[in-house]
Parts: sequence; C-alpha cells; structure tokens
Amino acid sequence: MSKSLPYSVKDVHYDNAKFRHRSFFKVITQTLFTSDMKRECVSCSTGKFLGLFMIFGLACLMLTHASKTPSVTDGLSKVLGTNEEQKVVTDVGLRFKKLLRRAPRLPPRLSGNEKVSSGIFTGKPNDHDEEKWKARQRNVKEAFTHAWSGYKKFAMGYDELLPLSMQGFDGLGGLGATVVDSLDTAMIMGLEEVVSEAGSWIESNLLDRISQKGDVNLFETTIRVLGGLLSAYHLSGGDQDMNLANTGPKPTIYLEIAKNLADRLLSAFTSSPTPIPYSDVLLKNSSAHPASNLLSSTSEVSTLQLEFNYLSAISGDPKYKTEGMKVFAHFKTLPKVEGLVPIYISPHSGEFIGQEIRLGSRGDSYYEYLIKVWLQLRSIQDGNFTYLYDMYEEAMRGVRHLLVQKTIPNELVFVGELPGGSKGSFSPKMDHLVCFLPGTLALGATKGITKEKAMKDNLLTIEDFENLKLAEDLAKTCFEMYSVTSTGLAPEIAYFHTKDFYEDGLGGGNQSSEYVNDIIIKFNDRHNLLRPETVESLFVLYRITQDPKYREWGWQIFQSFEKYTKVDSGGYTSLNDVTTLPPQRRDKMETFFLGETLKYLYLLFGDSSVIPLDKFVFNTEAHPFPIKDAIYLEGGSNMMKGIM
Ligand code: DMJ
Repeated sequence: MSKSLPYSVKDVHYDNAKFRHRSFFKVITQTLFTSDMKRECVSCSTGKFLGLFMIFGLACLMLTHASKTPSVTDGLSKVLGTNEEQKVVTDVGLRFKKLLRRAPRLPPRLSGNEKVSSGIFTGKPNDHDEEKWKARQRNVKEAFTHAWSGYKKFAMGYDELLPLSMQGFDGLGGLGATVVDSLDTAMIMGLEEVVSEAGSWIESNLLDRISQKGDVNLFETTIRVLGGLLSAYHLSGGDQDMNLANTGPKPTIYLEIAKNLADRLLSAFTSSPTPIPYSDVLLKNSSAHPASNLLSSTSEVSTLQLEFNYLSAISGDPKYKTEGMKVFAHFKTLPKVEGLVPIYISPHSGEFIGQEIRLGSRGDSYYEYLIKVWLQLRSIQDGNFTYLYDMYEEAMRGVRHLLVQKTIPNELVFVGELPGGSKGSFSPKMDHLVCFLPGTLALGATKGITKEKAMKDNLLTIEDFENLKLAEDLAKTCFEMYSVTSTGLAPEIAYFHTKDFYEDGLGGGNQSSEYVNDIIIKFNDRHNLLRPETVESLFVLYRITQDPKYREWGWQIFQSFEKYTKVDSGGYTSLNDVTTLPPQRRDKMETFFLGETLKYLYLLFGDSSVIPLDKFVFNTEAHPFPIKDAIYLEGGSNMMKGIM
C-alpha cells in the first residue's frame, strides 16, 4: 500500500500566526510573557505578585470588554444563519471557555503574489483587458450557436446530436435532452432565437414525450431535464411573477411540465422500501425499478435534492423536498470512512455495498450536493440542515487525509481513489470528473463571496483556507491534464507518477509540457467527451479568487475545443484519443457541452455580477437556481443583470 502524503496545515503556505489579528491586550500579555522582563519578574516574589496582579487585571478587562470582535466561529454562525450570534453570553466561565476555544482570526490580507496576479489593487480596471474578455465571450457565444445549429439541423427533438453522421440519437430516454439542457444557456447568452426555438419545442412536445416514453434514469433526467426546466422558469421571471423572456412560452409552462415530470420521477422514491430511490423510472406509467445489478449509485441518489427542493419552493408542494431530503437524512446515519462513502448503495437494504471510494464516477456529486444543498437551505428556518455542512467538512478532511497525494517529479496535487475502501490500497488514478472538486471546495470555503471579502470579514477558518489551497492546487492539476496532451484536451482518466506507481511511454504527447512525466494516460482512457468539470472549477475559482490566470486557462481550453472538436457541418464532437494528432473523432455531442461547458466558459469570460455565486446555486448540470432568501430579500431583479 502506498503511503499517502497527508495534505495538512503544513502544506498550506499561509502563515496564520503572522496574519492573525491580535488585540491590544494580547499584544501586551504576549510581550510580557515572551520578554526578558517576564523571566526576571517571576524569579522574585514581588515580581510574582505584580505578575499575578496584572494577569488578574487583564482578565477582568477582557471579560468586561464590551465590543465583540467577530471570530471565525461567529462568522460561521452568521453564515449558518443560527440564532447563536444573538445570544448574550453572561456566564463568566463560558466566556473563558470561549476565549480559549476561539480559532485564530485572519485579517483581510492577500499575499504579494495574489495582489499582483489578481490585479485587484492595481488601480483602474484595464479597459483593454475587459475588451479582450468581451471578445472572447463572444467567441463562446458563437461556439454555442454553432453547436445548436448542428443539433437543430440534424437532431432537433433527439436527446443528442451525432455530428459526424449528421443525425440524432436518443441516449437519455427520448425527452429531447439537448433542447432542455441548452435553454438556460441560451437565455444567459441572450440568444433570443434559440430561446424561441427551444422554448417552442418544449411547449409543443415535451409533455407528450413525458407521458409516452419508457425507461429513463432518475438522476440524468432530474439534473438535465428537470433542472433545465426549473432554471428556465426562474430565468424567464417565473418566480417573480414576470415574463422576462421576450420570446418563448410563458414561464408557467416550464413549471407545469417540471411538475408533471417530477410527479412521475417521485415513483422512484415511493416504490423503494428504503429512503434510497430506485435508479430507473418508467415515465409512461409512473413506475420505478432498480438497475440490473439491483444497486443505485451513491452520487445519483444524492444528486436530486437541489432540484426537488427548488421545485417544492416554487410549486408550494413540499412532497418533492420531503422525499429528496430523506436520502440525506438516511446518509447521515450510515457508517463512513472519515466522511467518505462507497460508490454503491442498495435501495433494498439502505446500506452501502462494496468498499470502493472515489470522487470520480458514481461518487462525485454526493460531495458537491452536501455543500450546495446546505447553501440552498441554510437560511430557511423550517429545519436544521447543519448536518449537511458537518458531513461535507468531515468528508473534505477525509479527502485531504486519505486521498490527496503529490506527483513525482513536479508535485502536482491530485485526488486518488481507494478501490478497497479504508483497508485497500491507494490508486493514483483520477477521473476528469473529479475536476468538479476545486470549484466545490472554493464555494464551500467562502460560501460564494470573494476570498477578499471573506478575509476582510474574518469569515474563513483554517479549514476553509486548507480547502481553498487544495482547490487551487487541484485546479492546476486539472488544467495540466489538458496542457500535457497533444490536443490540449484532457483525457477521461489520468494516472499520476508517484513513488509507488509509474508506467513508461504513456505521456500525453505534448513534449513541451513540464508535466509530461507526472501524468500518465493509459490507452483506454484517452477519450474526451467535451466534459465541463475543469472549466466549471475555473469559473468558480475566478469568481472567488479574482485571479485572471483562471480565465487564461479557460481560454486555452476553449481554443483547443475549437481546434479539434468543431465539426464544419454543425456541432462539436467527442474525441477518441486526445494524445495523437490529428485526434480520432467519436461522433457524439453530449448535452452537457451546451448545458455546462459553454455556459461556464461564457460566464468565466463575462461580468462577475451575472448569476453571483452567493445568490445562486448551480445544479450539477450547471442549471442555476436562486437561493431563496438571497433573491427575495435582496431584490431579485439586480441578480438578473445581463440576462436576456
Ligand atoms: C454531467 O451530466 C454532470 O456534470 C454530472 O454531475 C457529471 N457528468 C456530466 C458531465 O461530465
């Protein structure tokens, strides 16, 4: 078994002691207790008396000190939305305990590097740069138009476009998944023609499809189709009783179809003997059944709640939220390995099956939804969802302790797998899917506000800093998985060179990459499905750190998509091998290329006030839902800035 390099506070380059804000009293006491004067004073009895007198005096002053300085825990309780902060602690003993327990506070300061690279303290915004990013954003919009035009021409109403054979394909149950997945991206980009085409198709066809179609996967249908409808409902003004879209159906049409679909999907929950839903639903008669291996994927059953909760909020019917949240309440009771969970669960027993732990396929969005569902629900007073935050924090500690290692020779940080659970060996393997994690970690650390603001308001704990650091390190690795290949596009899976693992001759093909010996790409893993996870994380990290390098990385990736995946007749295609030139093409445009990849790139290059991360939560398919209180209490219309 390989030994993991624990990713601990040691590896974090922030000097917390240096940054810690110290009160006037602490400065005096620390000076006294570290100076020669202390040594001399305590050696004589007068000195001892004076010393004790001073300590007593200072303690009294601290206890009666009226102004309450915000602390890390205060900050957390503020974001947790509990009543804690309003409690006046009168008990002297408690005050002492609080003082002792208080975590170190970090003042609003960025390192020199961060200042330079973020450019946020450099005075006037650089107009030239903004023009450059606007132009790049227009390029993404053109790419979306090209993708949509291929789909419309050859595959309208099918789930996916096969761009090389120029035809449609129903790989997701036949609900026209590309239409619904694309709609809110078109709204965000202000592409009225596409909104009209997609909206009209949905209005005229989708209910019929839902009532006639057979088997669909609960998870895929929820995140892509239900998620797409719900976000279209919001972006077109539905939950503000307005119609903000100049074109397409009324917002209530999206809501009505969403309810019809979700009512049928609910059978996956209600037919299961446990809170764990079955994986498949027969839409036409609202029945459900387990997958052929009788199991559900952990990530699938825990990646439905943002959608079901939001539907309950806008429909006024709690049943969707009630069923969805039972899953998390059940997960809370299950045994875990330092917060990490196996990737299969039985809907019959409600127990995890097998030991395999990973943050890639079948595991990934369990961790993503723990924090996102908490962000979505934290301000709602009808339940206590703090356990989700606790489960997330514990899991991220588990990731840092058990799954994070560094490569040889260049110390890229990656998140590996435990194929045999806690007792099995570590595998230095990372799905591209894991690249959602940098974004999730950054979001979890600042709760969607910028790092600068979070630091200014003393909101970051040591763990938040650790998570942010891991987010930045891991985002770099994800980016290098692209730049190490001949095409500049990442493989589906990468292995990493460690002291226990190396295979020669399996580099990505880009000999000028510094990391060609760190990243190993096996023959079967060389495909690229136009996946979004890395650009998703670049978008979130850019919003949170304001570091322009994330935009530059995103631009490089976008250019590679343009160069190697664009199909002249319309659409973009997946590739079979990213390491050879010219790359062999695969003939499939996944719905998430329009729903996620191009949306995140567009937002990455655009104005950061559009769909702010502290007021919206993106479902795992990049469909944004408003966080209820943020929208209703702070005025919804400003959040819509730049949309439609
Ligand atoms: C998407 O459907 C979602 O992002 C999901 O969580 C993971 N797989 C794809 C994109 O790669």
